[in-house]
Amino acid sequence: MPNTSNLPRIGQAIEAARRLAAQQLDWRVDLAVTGLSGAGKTVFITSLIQNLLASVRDPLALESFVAHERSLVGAEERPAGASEFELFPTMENLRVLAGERPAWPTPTSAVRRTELALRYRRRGLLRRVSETSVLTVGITDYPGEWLLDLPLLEEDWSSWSRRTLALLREPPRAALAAEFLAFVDRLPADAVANEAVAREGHELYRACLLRCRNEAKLSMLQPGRFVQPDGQGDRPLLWFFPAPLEATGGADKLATLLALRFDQYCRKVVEPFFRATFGRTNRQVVLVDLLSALHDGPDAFDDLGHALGSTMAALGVRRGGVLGALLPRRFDRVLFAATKADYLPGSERANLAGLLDAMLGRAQLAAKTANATTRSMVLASVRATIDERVRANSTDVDVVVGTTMSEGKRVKFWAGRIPRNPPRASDWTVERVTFPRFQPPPISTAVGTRIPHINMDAAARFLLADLLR
Ligand SMILES: Nc1nc2c(ncn2[C@@H]2O[C@H](COP(=O)(O)OP(=O)(O)OP(=O)(O)O)[C@@H](O)[C@H]2O)c(=O)[nH]1
Ligand SMILES: [Mg+2]
Repeated sequence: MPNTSNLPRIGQAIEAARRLAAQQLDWRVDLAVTGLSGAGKTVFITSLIQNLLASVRDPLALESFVAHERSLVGAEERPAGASEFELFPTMENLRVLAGERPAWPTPTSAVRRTELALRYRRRGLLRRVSETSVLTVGITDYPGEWLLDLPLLEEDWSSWSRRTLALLREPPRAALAAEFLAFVDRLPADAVANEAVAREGHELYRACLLRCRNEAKLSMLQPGRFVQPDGQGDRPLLWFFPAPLEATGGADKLATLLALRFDQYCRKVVEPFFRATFGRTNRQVVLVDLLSALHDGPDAFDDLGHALGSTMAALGVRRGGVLGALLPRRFDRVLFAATKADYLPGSERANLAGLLDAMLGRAQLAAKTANATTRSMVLASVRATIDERVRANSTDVDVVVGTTMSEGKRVKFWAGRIPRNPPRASDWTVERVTFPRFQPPPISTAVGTRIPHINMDAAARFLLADLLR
């Protein structure tokens, strides 16, 4: 028989231990939000913040999150403190979205960060006592292009060169890389270090990456700073490229110079960035513009899957060596989300979710191998449309209706049927639907007013609810 008179003291001890653990953990969570350019990072973070602030009083702002939680009693954005990153400009973004002529925030390339303080009622022992705690939520917005540099840390210039050149010699890259490949294939095996040659090779390689991105809409483009510069200017450490040369010659050889620059790029650019970002991040949000990839055709679609798989493998699996030291805090949750789901009516959104899952196979597996809980979903951070059913050729068709940015006209839009599984080669058609750019819906900048969305409540629940207990 337990001695029941000891129960309150045991309870106090458990509470004290819990409080101590909370202090040691600093009771905080850091979310890193990434995705390739245009994936929807800035809009996602702005909507998440505004809707979290609104949730304190408005249970409909993030409906399933609030229904499940019921403990949020206060929320505010924290002052910037002494952060080394640019401040995420929530209010500026809201002003743009809520302007007289509503618009979308401008593209960003810098890393931006902000912090929220969420005050919530915590259940005490045996759910009798409740007290208020504060969870600090750090949110960082960083370019997904730079995440593609992570796998480079485990390679050297020679292995990266071999892998990259093999990829460039295959379609769809081969045609876009022809000039660069002809250049490297002309280099003599014992080419001497010559700055003009190094610069020319670097410029040709960069031009080839940009063509792969802009013309073929490919994603697996390394190094990331070659396509998404970091604002620190052009500098010699960037002047390298992959070449079919052996880096075993003397100090005066071109291959030695290129290998040195690759190494310095990894040590002086990539590593410090991930140390600063991941040193404190423990939840990762990966946003994917899957609809655009689908729209851009099989090469763009497959390449996006490849890029996701390779970065998640680098993040997830290999914890030893350089990456292990660099990522001291494990990702315990990874959310993969296909954005801009308001381009699809409800009936097609489930298909997009199925397609995302099928595409993520490798990436999800890699994250799971690292013991992270993963979730995938489709969402619209800012819902710019409503669903409507129209009759066309005597059948009912579900469409979305929104106001175009260009002409301010209400239009009905049908993106076509979304396949539930990755299309086979024969399923792709050459027809392309033109996607209109919709105006954001009416939004207020006042704190506490919600932004219409799809599934942001499910995202908030996955990312935060377990910590607000
Ligand atoms: N309709 C709709 N459009 C969206 C939504 N989210 C993003 N967009 C569109 O996608 C564009 C890019 O969104 P951003 O949030 O700026 O994307 P980003 O990932 O921050 O892009 P970069 O800053 O260039 O890296 C926006 O300008 C909008 O046109 C959404 O929820 N609904
Ligand atoms: Mg942005």
